[in-house]
Amino acid sequence: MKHFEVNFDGLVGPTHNYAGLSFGNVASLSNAQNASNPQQAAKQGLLKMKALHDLGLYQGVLAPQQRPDLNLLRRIGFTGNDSQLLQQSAAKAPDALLASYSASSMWTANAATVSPSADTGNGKVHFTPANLTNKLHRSIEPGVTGNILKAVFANPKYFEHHQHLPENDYYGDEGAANHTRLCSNYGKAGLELFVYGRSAANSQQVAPSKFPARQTLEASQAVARLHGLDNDTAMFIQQNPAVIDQGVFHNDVIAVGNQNVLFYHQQAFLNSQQEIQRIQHHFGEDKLHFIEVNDQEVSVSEAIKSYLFNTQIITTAPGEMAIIAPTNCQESDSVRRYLENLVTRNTPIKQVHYFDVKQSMSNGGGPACLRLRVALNDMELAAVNQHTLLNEQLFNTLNCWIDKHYRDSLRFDDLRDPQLITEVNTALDELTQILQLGSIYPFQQA
Ligand code: SUG
Repeated sequence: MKHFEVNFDGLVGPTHNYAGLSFGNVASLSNAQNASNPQQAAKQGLLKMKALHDLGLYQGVLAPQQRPDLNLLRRIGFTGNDSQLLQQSAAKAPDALLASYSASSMWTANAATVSPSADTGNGKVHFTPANLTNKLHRSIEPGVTGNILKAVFANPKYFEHHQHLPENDYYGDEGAANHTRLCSNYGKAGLELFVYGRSAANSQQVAPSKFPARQTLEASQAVARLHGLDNDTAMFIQQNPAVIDQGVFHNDVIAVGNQNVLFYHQQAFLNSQQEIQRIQHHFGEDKLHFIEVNDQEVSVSEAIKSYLFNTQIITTAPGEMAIIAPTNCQESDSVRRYLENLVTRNTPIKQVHYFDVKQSMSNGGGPACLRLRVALNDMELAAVNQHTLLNEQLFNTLNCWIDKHYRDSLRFDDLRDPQLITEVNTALDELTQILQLGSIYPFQQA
């Protein structure tokens, strides 16, 4: 049996905009109200997907969500037709209007936590959509995320879908952004690292004081339980609260792992040295490469600015890996120098590929935020909706689809325009046919 890691990237939706919605995410706040370019954003993401496909990896596409979410506006008391909902909310609750329009589902690292069949109790691939309770604009994602995942991973013989955790900060869950799986090979049972920001039950435990810890220990434990992981396959580690307070709102902004490599900043975890030993102990005999970056090499603030750790580490050949980095890493002297040196060292990482994903980066979403990793064996891969797997033809089709439907500029005032709703729904309806997803969107079910 063969085993693969498939990246399912979120296709950037037609309403991609900069709304400053994510307190604790430095880029989101500093780019608030800038004009966005949804067409360029979608194309930047698609080019990254195509490049990974060209490197020989399987690459999947996850559809964006329907935005604006008019149901959100109705639930908070606005009434009338689409145009009235937009006008009223723009005047009386602009933040809610912005939340309803956010294209944040593009960051599919936050779509769900996925455990491969080699790790789980019943030998199926398990999916739990993230509830994303900490941010209003993200808390409206999990229902449709679940629909999309079920439309892509439909066969119950191989795939098990769980409901997202209860919608309360006690169980705040941000999905795979705080989850890394180490393994000696994708098909073997691995060690799933769940990194949490605070414990909801234990107020004595240290926690960040300035910015929110979005992921709780209790949520991580619940997901591990749902997926049938045991003490050998799941480990819980606390993120360093000091780095959350500097703007590391998800662990994948400060650490990333692939197979037997863990690449992390020295300040990433609380009690880092002990935790690293605990990881090696849990992992067993096989050798792990711990690539620790210290403050002198790259400071935490430079790591946040460049997204050095929001890179994808991909396996290109047995024992050989490449880093998929944003061009922001190339533009930072210390980070570029670090990466140039890294590929000469005795680790599996031998190449760096840079991609311009600046439209997403300006909202705090790097290459790793844009993808959900799903390790699959060949039978499971054959059971995936094949229309969502990228090839030359789908790449061309999606490129034309973006050209046909996306605007090249979006600002707050554009969001009052009911014509935008018609444009988006037309685009999404066509997309569900391209990816053969069925009727996943509320407007298709009405
Ligand atoms: O949740 N930004 C996202 C970025 C998510 C990054 N994902 C990972 N690290 N895996 C967030 O903060 C900003 C939207 C705005 O302000 O318009 C936003 O939602």
